[in-house]
Amino acid sequence: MTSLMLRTFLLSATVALAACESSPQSADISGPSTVTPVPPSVSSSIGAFASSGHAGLDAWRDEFAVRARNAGHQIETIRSILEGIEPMSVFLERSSEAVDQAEFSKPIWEYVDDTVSQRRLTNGRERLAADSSLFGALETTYGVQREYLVAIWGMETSYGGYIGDFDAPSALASMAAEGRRRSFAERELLALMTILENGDAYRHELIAGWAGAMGQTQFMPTTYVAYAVDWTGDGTKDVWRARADALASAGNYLSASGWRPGEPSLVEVVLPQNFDYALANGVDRPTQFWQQIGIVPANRLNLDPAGVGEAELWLPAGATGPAFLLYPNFDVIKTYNRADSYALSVSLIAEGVSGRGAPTGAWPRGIDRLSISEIEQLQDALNRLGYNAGPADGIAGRGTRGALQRFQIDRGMMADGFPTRTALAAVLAAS
Ligand SMILES: [Ca+2]
Repeated sequence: MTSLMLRTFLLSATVALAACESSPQSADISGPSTVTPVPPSVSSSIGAFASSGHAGLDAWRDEFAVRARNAGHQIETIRSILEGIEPMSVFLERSSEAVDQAEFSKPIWEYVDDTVSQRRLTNGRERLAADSSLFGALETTYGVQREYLVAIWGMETSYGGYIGDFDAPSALASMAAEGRRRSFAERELLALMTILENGDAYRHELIAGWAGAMGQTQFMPTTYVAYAVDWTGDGTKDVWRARADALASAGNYLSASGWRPGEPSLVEVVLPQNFDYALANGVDRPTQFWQQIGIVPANRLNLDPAGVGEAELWLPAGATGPAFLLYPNFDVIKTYNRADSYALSVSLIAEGVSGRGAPTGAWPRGIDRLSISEIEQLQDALNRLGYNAGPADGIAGRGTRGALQRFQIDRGMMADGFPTRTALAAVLAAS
């Protein structure tokens, strides 16, 4: 991993290999921890495991097996999950370049280009047409519009085309043994044991993406235990092979996460001339307010098609890119993957399969972007000036952009909070 990737790995609760592989999971960042040797008398009832070939993984496993037993799991289940695990280099060899933190290492328009492809939109429309009665039933049951369900399915696994081929226990065990996200990974491993004990899947069926997310809609094991659904009624929650189970599970999860039926996640808008960009600061305001100051919808009939009432104005690429009003469902999508870029792509796929098309606002593709170290300089300088950009991690997230925007407002500058070279120069000159 590069240093950015390592930092991002630490920072991001949801790691995504690419658009097709991300996962619903809760935020959890656990610090490094050491493995405490287990007295032979305690571990003897579980029995010894054959070596995985990785000493750290073996030592962690001996200790974790005892805790899994103490948590009430059956010895048979513990052995089934943990014997035969193999070390995964993506976690255990830090030189690996396999992790591509797409949301952060690329500009958002490249991420959107990659994930909201014409092919994905075409396939999504075909899937909706082919399964219209299923999507209708899911819409009725869970209140999640079909275009969002199909968009999640398309983003996560290209409509079931790529569900990953990693052994979920090996992936999560390697993550746990590596240490930084140990408590998260261990909780997921315990959930895998619950899945076996509930009879929802067999051990050999626990196939996942590299970070442990499973099936056509990429559920982490704890999410599976809490929200997976047997829609087909055959007694199994088969998110791997049964698209109806996977889609119903996603609908159930979004519904439980607060999805508001019938409401959009965003509406693209066009801003008036001489717009005050300081209004794009993450604050929800009445849609009437946005209307009154001259904002108009780009490709819908009005700013608030479902009568939501309030929305946040978001400029993902600053003043020079497209503008969106974000509604509460945008945040619900982020329970699947907390990156704004992910929620934007899901939203744009939903818009695209519904026939509303791509953003009309142009992305600033030719912009001279700041490097990671320059963003760190920007963050350091903003922090020195008292604007609280957060830790200087080289990632220009909402904290950094908010700090830059406050700096720009205080100096009467155009205040879009977008980290350009001009913005960096102004901040460095002031600090
Ligand atoms: Ca089923």
